[in-house]
Amino acid sequence: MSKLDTHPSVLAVRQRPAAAAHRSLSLAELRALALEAGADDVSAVSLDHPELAEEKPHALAAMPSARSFIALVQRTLPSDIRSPKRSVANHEFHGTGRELDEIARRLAQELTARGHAAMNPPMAFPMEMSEFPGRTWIVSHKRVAVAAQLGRMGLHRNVIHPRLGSFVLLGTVLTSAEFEDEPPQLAFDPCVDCRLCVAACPVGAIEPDGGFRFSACYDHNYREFMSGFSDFVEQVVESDDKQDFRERVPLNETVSTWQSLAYGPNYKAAYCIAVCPAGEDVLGPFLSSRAGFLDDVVRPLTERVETVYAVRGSDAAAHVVKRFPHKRLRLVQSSLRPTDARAFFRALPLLFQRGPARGWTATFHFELTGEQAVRATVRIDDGTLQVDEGVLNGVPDLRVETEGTLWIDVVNRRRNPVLATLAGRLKLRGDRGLLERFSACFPR
Ligand code: B12
Ligand code: SF4
Repeated sequence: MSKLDTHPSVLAVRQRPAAAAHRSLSLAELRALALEAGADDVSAVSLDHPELAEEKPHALAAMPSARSFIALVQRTLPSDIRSPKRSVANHEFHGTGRELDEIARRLAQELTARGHAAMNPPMAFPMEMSEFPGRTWIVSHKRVAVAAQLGRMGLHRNVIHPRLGSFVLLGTVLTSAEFEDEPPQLAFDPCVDCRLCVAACPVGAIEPDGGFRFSACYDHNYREFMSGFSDFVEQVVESDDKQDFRERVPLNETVSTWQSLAYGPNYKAAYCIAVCPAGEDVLGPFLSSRAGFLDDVVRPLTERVETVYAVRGSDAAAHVVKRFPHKRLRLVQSSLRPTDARAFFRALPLLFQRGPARGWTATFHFELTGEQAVRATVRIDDGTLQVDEGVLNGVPDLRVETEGTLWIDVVNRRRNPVLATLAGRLKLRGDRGLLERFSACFPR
């Protein structure tokens, strides 16, 4: 008999009844456990669900034994999220977020106690920031919730729950458990197509055709998060003295940054969610009186006098001037900057501005060499963007040839492109004037 066979822990484990680990669960059993843990709604889908093919490798990288996603929904308080006093909305986002993380943790512990491995990736932060500016989140809760039939993606690109509407935060538990049944198909789209989210967003991030201007939302709403914070630090570093810093960063922004660090970062808007009337439990006031709904919910936010952050030359900056002249536009540096040549091409769709790209068409070939070698084709066509790997589409209007590292230095303004061209290290073939037009579509 080996020493292990006589170890007290080994003996205790062997005396236990056979673990339930290989027994699958029903969705009804899961519901009972999740409601007991405090969730407002729950469902589950297999890691093999076809809509979650992109999520599966990320889930397995976090938990190799995972077989299913459990999707959790937790309601937020509409009056808090809608308040023009945004500290109240932020308090609610953070409070519900913490509650949801606790519920996911309790559910994961309960499943573990029943013999199923389970883990609870955070509903938001902390994330894998070492991957930034790549994907930092472990699970896309929106995708999981939609595949699990807990709601549909609204025009504002958030999941709308059929009953609770947009006033929900989402969480996911990964588990080795498998489920006997599949959730029933959600029969309808809860979005009522009112387009109030389009009208309310201060930076015009929600496009009426379903497009989402990522950088507009990120540069304003996330001003005190992630790279918005890094901008703040750079202002500190670049300031000549105390006076210069005070001119660059007003005192209210400095104390707001302190507040974000001390109490959880403040979102600047989330108006797309705030004004959304969808969801059976929420829809009443909108149905009773549209005019009343506009007065009570939408106008207090759209008429709010506040600072709106946007990059010079961006569609967002133009939107603020045109739609919200009473708001204070503050021009800031883009908070997304590429760290390498591959990231540069990945980030292009996130940074693209339709305004400066309207009314002209051009194809660009990039032949970047060296340790950051990338070949890519970028086509701008009257307000649209297409980025492809490799050099395609025949003769380009402009061909850019240089080392990948040098290109990133040019993009991040560490090198002067004119001097690099004169030195023969940056080769431009074709219409050179197009380079300026190209840069205007990705303002920083
Ligand atoms: C990245 C992210 C963002 C990004 C991108 C938003 C987006 N539309 O995806 C930004 C910073 C802009 C953002 C803003 C907000 N978010 Co957010 N966010 C996330 C996160 C971490 C992942 C989103 C995701 O699944 N993307 C993948 C696919 C499905 O999204 P997509 O819309 O098809 O594609 C976009 C992104 O992939 C993005 N993208 C692509 N590559 C990269 C690379 C980087 C570095 C980044 C940052 C983004 C990015 O660009 C695409 C086009 O816009 C989740 C938390 C999580 N772990 O799931 C919360 C989450 C989606 N956010 C949420 C909320 C509430 C918000 C805000 C309201 C924040 C606030 N309180 O003000 C706003 C709403 C903006 C909006 N209208 O979408 C909730 C949504 C709840 C719901 N009912 O659906 C989530 C689920 C958090 C949670 N646990 O509840 N968010
Ligand atoms: S505000 Fe209106 S259009 Fe936008 S997501 Fe909600 S219901 Fe749909």
